[in-house]
Amino acid sequence: MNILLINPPNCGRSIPEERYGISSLKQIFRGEPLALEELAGNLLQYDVRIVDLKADPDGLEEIFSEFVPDIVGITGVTCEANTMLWLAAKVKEYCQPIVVVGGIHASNDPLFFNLAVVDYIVLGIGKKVFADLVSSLSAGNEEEVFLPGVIRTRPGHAIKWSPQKNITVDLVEGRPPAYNKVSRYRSHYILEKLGINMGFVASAYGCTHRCSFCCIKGQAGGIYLTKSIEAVVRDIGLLGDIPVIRLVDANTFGDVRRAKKLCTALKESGHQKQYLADIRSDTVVRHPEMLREWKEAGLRAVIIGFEEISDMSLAAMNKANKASINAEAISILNEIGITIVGDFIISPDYDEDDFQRLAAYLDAMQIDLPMITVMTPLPGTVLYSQKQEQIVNHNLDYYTLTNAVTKTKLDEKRFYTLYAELLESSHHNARL
Ligand code: B12
Ligand code: SF4
Repeated sequence: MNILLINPPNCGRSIPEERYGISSLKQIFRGEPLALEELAGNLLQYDVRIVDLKADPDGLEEIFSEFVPDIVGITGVTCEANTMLWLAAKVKEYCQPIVVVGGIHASNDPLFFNLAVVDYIVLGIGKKVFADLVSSLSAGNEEEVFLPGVIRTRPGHAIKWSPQKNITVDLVEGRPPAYNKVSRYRSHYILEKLGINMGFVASAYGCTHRCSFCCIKGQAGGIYLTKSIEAVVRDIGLLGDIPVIRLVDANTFGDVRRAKKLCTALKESGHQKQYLADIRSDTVVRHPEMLREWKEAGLRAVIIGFEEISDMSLAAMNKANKASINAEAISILNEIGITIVGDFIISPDYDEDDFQRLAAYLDAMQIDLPMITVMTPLPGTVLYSQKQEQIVNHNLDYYTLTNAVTKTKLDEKRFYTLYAELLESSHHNARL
């Protein structure tokens, strides 16, 4: 069996750029397609290729000149969902492979893919399930695949599915990601702020919190799932001399006992790396001593979803956190010397005062790199069910988290102008 795994190109669209010529809000991101590397790591008996269209936008034509896939797997986030369909149609036209989609959008909004160009939709972690699917298909059982966590599409008909129940088995952590499958793209995977190479490692999946805007529940069905310490240390080692490791987990510190053990293991491993990882501010406040240890183990920066600056707004998004805790976490991290990447979400309901308040907050607080997105009701989230009626833009190309897809309270041009100004002023002294 020949299997081709495709990472879509950078493809989101930008309202401020298209309508008002404000190009500074459009973002280009870089990083390896770890999802596909994880899948490839569990398909050792097949000829598997990964094409990363973010690193090489013309890569598809090139690969087709030398490789005819029987199965094509496509990953993607919500703003890439239309492009996933376009890619599916393109590969079908080329060689009629079986097309399988997976990833965060497919897991949260599987019905979106119930179309003729897609044959199967894989939900959640999917590493074992995908290998099981490939094995069934290679045995010629295309019509008889009934795997939990896999949906056979039936365009025009309702589809039913049962979730993968034994989700831990799906991790297949004995089989590491096939990092070698993207060797030719490695020079593209850099941390732009520093211009140095960065590798991705998954150490945990999912989250037990229920922030209304967040789509992570789709990843592991709402639970927190961790890889063994040995597997994490092994994966970091496999990245060789790459100096910076982004732990791509929604929350690397969701189980504090385990996070402490991981810290000790990293120190003992002899890996001389710097790490970037996500943490909640309440964890920082409850366990400052753990952060001190992690700093010694190489933790360079943490990514924290502060989201909003008032308790009322935090409560409205079910963040289960307080503005005072955020402030305390910031001062603890500043004192320890860990860089803070702070996520904030502005609402399309923002008025001039709201923008000013956030600008003043970012001015006053020592957050090294504020990341500011627009509240977006992503399909599959609680926010989506709350805001469904108010959505004015249903084209998923715009679900990049930098567009307002519900109506803005301010005049739209003014909203994006203030958003761009806020980003610019808050990035004056940005560092990572
Ligand atoms: C690393 C990362 C990136 C990398 C992705 C590298 C790449 N693929 O090229 C970069 C930096 C490029 C990136 C970009 C963006 N990202 Co991003 N990113 C992440 C992050 C932190 C980790 C993803 C990851 O690698 N996880 C580890 C892998 C192993 O897990 P996984 O992706 O879930 O994949 C597993 C399963 O889902 C499944 N699977 C996945 N794909 C497929 C395909 C098939 C066929 C099958 C069978 C199974 C399968 O198998 C995998 C192994 O088990 C997540 C947050 C998170 N913690 O998940 C956000 C996240 C995915 N990103 C997000 C967003 C919004 C973006 C951006 C729009 C920018 C932004 N504003 O943040 C851009 C989109 C790019 C564009 N403009 O086109 C959102 C997605 C929300 C949504 N529903 O759309 C997330 C969830 C962050 C968040 N909390 O909001 N991102
Ligand atoms: S925003 Fe963070 S804490 Fe909230 S549910 Fe998502 S991953 Fe969990």
